[in-house]
Amino acid sequence: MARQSFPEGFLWGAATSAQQIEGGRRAQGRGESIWDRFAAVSGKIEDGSNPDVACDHYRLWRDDIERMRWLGLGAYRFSISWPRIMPAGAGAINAAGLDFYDALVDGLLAEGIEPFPTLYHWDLPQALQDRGGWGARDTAEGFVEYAAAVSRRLGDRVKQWTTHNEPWCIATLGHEEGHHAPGHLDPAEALRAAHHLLLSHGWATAAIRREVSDAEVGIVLNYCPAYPASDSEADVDAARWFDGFFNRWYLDPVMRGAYPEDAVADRIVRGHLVSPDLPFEQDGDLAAIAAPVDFLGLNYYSRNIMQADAAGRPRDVKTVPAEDLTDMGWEVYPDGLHASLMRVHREYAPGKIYIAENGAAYTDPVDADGRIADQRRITYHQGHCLAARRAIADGVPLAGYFVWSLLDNFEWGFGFTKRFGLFGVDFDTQQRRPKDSAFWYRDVVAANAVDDTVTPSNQGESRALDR
Ligand code: IFM
Repeated sequence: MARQSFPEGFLWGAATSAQQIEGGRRAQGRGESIWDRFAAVSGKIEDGSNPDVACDHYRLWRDDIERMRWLGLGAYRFSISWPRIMPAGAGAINAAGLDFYDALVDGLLAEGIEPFPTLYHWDLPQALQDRGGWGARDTAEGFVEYAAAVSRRLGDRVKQWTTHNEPWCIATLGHEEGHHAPGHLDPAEALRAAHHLLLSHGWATAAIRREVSDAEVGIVLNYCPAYPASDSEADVDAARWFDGFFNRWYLDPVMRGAYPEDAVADRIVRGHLVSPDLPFEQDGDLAAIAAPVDFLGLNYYSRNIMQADAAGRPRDVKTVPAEDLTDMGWEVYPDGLHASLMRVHREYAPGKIYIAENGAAYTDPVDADGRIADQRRITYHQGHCLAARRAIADGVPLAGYFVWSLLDNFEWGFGFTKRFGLFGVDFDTQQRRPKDSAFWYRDVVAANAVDDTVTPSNQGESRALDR
């Protein structure tokens, strides 16, 4: 059995987000978010649920830190709820909101776990949506005020700052395809939202650095490699289209200070732009967006196989048997992680990369002994960790790996139907249970190494951790 060691100091973490785990919807002055509003609309959430309570982490955070300690995590990636800090979106700060994260940070540091907060993971204050949301430039200015307030309070202890999580999801799923809050179907608004998100990232990067002189600041982007379904010119172009739409629309402005010309041309062909002069771009915007980052976070889950349909339109086709798909319908494809890291390293050369999310949704039962045997999740993470290890050997400056997610949680439009956690959560009782993957990950973290063969679980300790 071969064991693949990681470099000394490699950061092993787990990730969550505020709206997905905190609950505490009305606790201590929290304002309404766009996801609270969206989830209240009938039919928007698959199981009719809402994130009002979620994992009740707002009350149970100390216990959750205990789980992180048990895992041996070096870092915890969480997000800060803007409506908890600024219930009206701007202006008055809710002291209780800041106090919550202050205590969380202290609790993490007391266990030697590095806090890795993300300032925006999709929960815009509804009050700002009412004034135009990300489609309006003012929201970017509001974000800077919020980022400054949070970093001023936590910056004496928090050194790693992420501005946004997955702006593609916010812009496209929220404003173009309507699957996410605020549920709009307006491609032109989606392009404006993407620009304002990127701009707010650049401006907030400067604001955080003003508040915290030794801060490391970055952004987390989705990354999904696109492979053509065949060598045909049309399929190769479909893959190029997807790459521009999903990956390069964000990577290029942040890392190179320009939108990708071919992807801009694609938007003109579709009628979402009238010319290459982006109407929402002002002088200096791209320079602000391209403020050098200290790290780039990439979220990798799967790849897309792209094919042109009879009318030449690109579509994603599944080419593998159903058992190679997770419950999200995403192909398990670890080689794609290696390819993605190599490509970003070669073409964009960030000084430091984190895999800020990687994970798999599978539902596995709790057996009569209280065990959740989630071998598929172990296999998923093991394959991806080994791919990450190969990328490090090939020269990628990969500094850490965050499992999505610490806990089963509110998976946006899918409600509680998709389970990504290392810990299973019973949403009626809030009981957490370590899955076999949690035992596996604990061993990986302790050894700073991944075996080529699968680690068995430990049922005895599983019971000891029950609430
Ligand atoms: O749950 C989400 C997370 O909020 C953002 N990245 C993808 C995860 C799985 O869909």
